Amino acid sequence: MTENPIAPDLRTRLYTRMILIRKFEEKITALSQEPNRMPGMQILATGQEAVATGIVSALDPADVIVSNHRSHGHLLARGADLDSLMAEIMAKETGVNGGKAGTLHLAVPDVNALMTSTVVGAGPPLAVGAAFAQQYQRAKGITVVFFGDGAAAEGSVHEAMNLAGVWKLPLLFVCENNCWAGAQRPEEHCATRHISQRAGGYDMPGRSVDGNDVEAVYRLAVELAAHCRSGWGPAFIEAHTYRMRGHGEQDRQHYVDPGELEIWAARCPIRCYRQKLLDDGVLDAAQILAIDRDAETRVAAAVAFADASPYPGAETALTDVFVLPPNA
Ligand SMILES: Cc1ncc(C[n+]2csc(CCOP(=O)(O)OP(=O)(O)O)c2C)c(N)n1
Ligand SMILES: [Mg+2]
Repeated sequence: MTENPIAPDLRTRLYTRMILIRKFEEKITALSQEPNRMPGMQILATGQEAVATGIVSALDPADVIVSNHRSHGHLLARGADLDSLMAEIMAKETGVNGGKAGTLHLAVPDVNALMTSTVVGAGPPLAVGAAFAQQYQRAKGITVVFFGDGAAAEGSVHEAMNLAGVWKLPLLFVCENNCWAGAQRPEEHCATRHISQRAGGYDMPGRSVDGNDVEAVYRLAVELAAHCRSGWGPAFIEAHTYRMRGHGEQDRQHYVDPGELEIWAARCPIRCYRQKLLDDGVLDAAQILAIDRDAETRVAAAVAFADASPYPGAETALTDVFVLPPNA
């Protein structure tokens, strides 16, 4: 079966989003190596840009996303403001959460990014709540939740999948199988070869996809998001990809075979897609260079913005931590 071609302007947007995410995270890597520049633990999704870009590009503005500790790509693909995201990661007052959330517990309400959490497996139950609210209020939109292969072994994820299946919620589960959970391989914590096989146990379609092929991810996301939108209940995508850096920037990956890193570097989603766009005549080398440079300029501006911003004052430590429900 021949697939419908993806329009050239969308293909350009897919590339532009991926390179922006890569440059943003490369800058975090560089700054993490300087003293006192990046507070806390920096957890990057370098190498996984095609998953974030392919999935999020298939969404509508009303859709809600919930993410985990490896979230920058999801948020940037969704259109989060670069300046306030970088400022948040650098713990500055102008950050999207006032500099008090940092990289690991973000929320970006402007783009319907409800929450990111470093509590492994915390996102799916919360996403059940968001999707239930959408269903109950007959609101537009679906919820998409990103989590890892390690999280897929958590009871909370199975409970969330079960309830989503029982209630037929408009919820798309996206498992990024990046071949690592900390320093553990999937075969150490996962009894199935394909995590997507588990979807059948909760009465939802589950499919695996090459998570380094942005167009394949995008097409599958369009298809399964349509399923969720149509009232047929949840769906599950497992995207096979690779975590190119350590678990966090402090992790030197002593447990990783360098040969494996080389194999996956050759499958880099950005490098491969750049070549594809060149081969297909969608972009020429000069246009690609201009896109790459623009991403670098935007990231540099975001760092300058964050650098110029103050840290939050101690008097704000107890604000924004508790919200009374309406009419309380
Ligand atoms: C409930 C809980 N258990 C353990 C941890 C420690 N921890 C943080 S990330 C991580 C690995 C998660 O692996 P995976 O879900 O595959 O996501 P990835 O880091 O590969 O993106 C672990 C065990 C935690 N943060 N929360
Ligand atoms: Mg993982």
